Amino acid sequence: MTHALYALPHSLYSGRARSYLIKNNIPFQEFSCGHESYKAEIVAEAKLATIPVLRTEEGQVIRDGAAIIEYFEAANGRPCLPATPKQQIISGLFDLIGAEGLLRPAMHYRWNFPEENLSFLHYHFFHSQRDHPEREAKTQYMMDKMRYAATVFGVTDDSRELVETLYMEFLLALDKHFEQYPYLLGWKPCIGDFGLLAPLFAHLGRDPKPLQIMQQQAVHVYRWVERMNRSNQDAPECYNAGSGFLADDQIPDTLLTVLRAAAQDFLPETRAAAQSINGWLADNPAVSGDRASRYLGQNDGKSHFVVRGQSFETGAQPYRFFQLQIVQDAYKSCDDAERAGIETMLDSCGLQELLTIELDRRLEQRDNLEVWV
Ligand SMILES: N[C@@H](CCC(=O)N[C@@H](CS)C(=O)NCC(=O)O)C(=O)O
Repeated sequence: MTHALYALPHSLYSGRARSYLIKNNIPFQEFSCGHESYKAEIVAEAKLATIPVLRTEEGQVIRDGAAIIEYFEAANGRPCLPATPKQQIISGLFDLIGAEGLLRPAMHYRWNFPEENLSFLHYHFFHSQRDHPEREAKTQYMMDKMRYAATVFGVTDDSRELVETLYMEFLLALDKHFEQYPYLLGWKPCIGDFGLLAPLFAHLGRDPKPLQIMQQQAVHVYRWVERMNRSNQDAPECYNAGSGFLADDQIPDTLLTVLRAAAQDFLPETRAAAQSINGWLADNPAVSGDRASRYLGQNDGKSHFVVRGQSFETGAQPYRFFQLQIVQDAYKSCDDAERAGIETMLDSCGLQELLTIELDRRLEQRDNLEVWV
């Protein structure tokens, strides 16, 4: 038996795990979550009906894209984790910003352009369902559920213009980086490339409306998206391509510019989410091992923040802080000189505060769920 990846072509988090398997030459077979084995054999062990889920060749079930990557990283000597301090922090930040910080533009460009996207989306949602009498009704239900999720991430009629402006600033900065290097940290993908691919593949680099924007205005990002889904280095445009990560813990300035663009809404949202979740924790003291649900208390955990005069209200999700902890733990494990270097680097892109924004309780993944420690 080979590894089985339960995933879908249009699923944001599936793209992250799939790319990791492809890039690391790990053989796998992909199954839809509409496959009967998903409901019959996988969900009970996965604990939540999300994708991606991996069933390893030994039969272990691993839910969550980051956990799937961590399983192989731990087993294979961490091939995608840079060994040096600044690169490790940058990799972790892109993983976090990809998995959590670009959900707003990803949902906006998927759901708010029906003329361009709807038939494409219908194909994918319809074929995620098994052939049964309720297939079309279930398709509409799932599409409505996801359309609603866009509003939970803060896309409204009032905010959409700013969502687009922020995305374009981010995209164009990223394009400048990939003009120079084929991957974030040089010549091969790091953990951050996989997290960043999540929104930039299934939604922003594949749905018709945002795909056109990427192809026409950010061709280097488009090529990186293609590249991340191919097992070879796929960088023929680089006539002097190297191998591995950049030497001497080097961080290209172009990456700091990308982070500066991302910080615009990522930092205030993270600050507000921590405040909201800490307030919730104070009122709802958790016992160690209690599940840290995606949305606390049935959606009443909200973050309120303002970017360039525009107010946002979004769902405050603990998962963002599970990923942030990884970055903060890497920072804490450094010596004084390394920490000072990281602080200066993050200060230059407006993200230094991320090193200290914490929840009052730590999070851990246990038995396929995020729980309070
Ligand atoms: N933290 C999880 C999130 C997975 C997730 O939310 N997947 C989406 C598809 S991209 C899903 O299954 N949504 C269905 C639902 O939430 O009911 C991961 O990184 O794998």
